[in-house]
Amino acid sequence: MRIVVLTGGIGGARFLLGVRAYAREVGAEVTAVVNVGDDLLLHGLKVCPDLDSVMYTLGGGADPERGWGRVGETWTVKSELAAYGAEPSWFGLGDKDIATHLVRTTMLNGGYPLSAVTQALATRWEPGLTLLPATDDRLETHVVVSDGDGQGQRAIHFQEWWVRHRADIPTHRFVFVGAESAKPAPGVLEAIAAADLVLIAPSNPVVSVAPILAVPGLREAVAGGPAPVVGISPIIGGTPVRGMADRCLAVLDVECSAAGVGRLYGGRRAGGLLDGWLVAPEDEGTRVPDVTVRAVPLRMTDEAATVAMVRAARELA
Ligand code: GDP
Ligand code: FO1
Ligand code: CA
Repeated sequence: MRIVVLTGGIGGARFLLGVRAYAREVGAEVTAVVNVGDDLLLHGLKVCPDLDSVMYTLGGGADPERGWGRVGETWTVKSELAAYGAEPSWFGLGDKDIATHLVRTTMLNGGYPLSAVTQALATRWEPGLTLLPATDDRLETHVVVSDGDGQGQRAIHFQEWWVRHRADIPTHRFVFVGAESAKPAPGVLEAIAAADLVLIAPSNPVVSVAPILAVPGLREAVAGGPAPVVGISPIIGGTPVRGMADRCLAVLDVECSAAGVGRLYGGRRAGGLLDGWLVAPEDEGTRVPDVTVRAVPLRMTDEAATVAMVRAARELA
């Protein structure tokens, strides 16, 4: 069996721990197609937060409390940069994390595409599944916000919106810069076409999953592909377990609920993506037109609980 997972960072990484364990049980191969919209160039370094969250988590090197970056991290470079007054000061790179960005940036500057660089980094972390960026091309999520004086609008990078402003700023829309001319990374369309099951991780639908689907041909490959598509709700009882999904959904005027996100993805038979939608017991009774909805526990408290979610998704398919 072949499983493809569309995923963002922290929520997706935790989910992939369960997918990997399930795949080992049943002898399946897993390909994770990872969001690159959060990526940024900082102090000359290419930083890929979602790819790194997934890679570090599956490789046992992630900081479990923070959710991003490395466990046992030190911050010498960050304080040295601060001593120079180097901006941006609102985004901190840890010393161990910086080694990843140095290797990545050197390889990118040498002409290797991000997918090849990701594969090279993964030889150290042995994630136990194939990690693919959604695209090798530049695709950055920017956020259109009100200007300081409230008169005009300007676009800022997603990280500035989230980390600097904590999403607490009048926000109008998200723009996936470069998406129109991006191509799926090598192996992405092939994996989807060969899949027996496509899972949409309980990731942020607006800034983790939508930028993946914004790569031309990718949404079509999933919606028109041979495999059943099952999504897992990132919203439980009307709240995101952690993160900023509530604020992102509000910008789109979508209700922050399992039903709201399910309808945002939509039923495959109605031009959307989903055949099945897993919601939490708190959201029992959720209806999404043309989608089979099932309620099962969706809190990824440990690997066994997450494996049970994957098994339920497989059964629903
Ligand atoms: P990010 O890229 O680091 O923001 O991570 P993702 O987009 O992959 O995942 C973030 C989303 O994961 C959040 O919006 C939460 O709603 C969701 N999430 C986190 N923990 C859980 C959990 O235990 N269960 C479910 N169902 N969703 C979760
Ligand atoms: N999040 C923060 O809140 N503050 C930071 O300084 C920060 C640095 C950072 C460095 C590398 C990395 O991979 C992630 C980092 N994050 C930081 C997390 C990141 O901003 C977001 O949570 C994700 O992009 C959302 O998926
Ligand atoms: Ca993300």
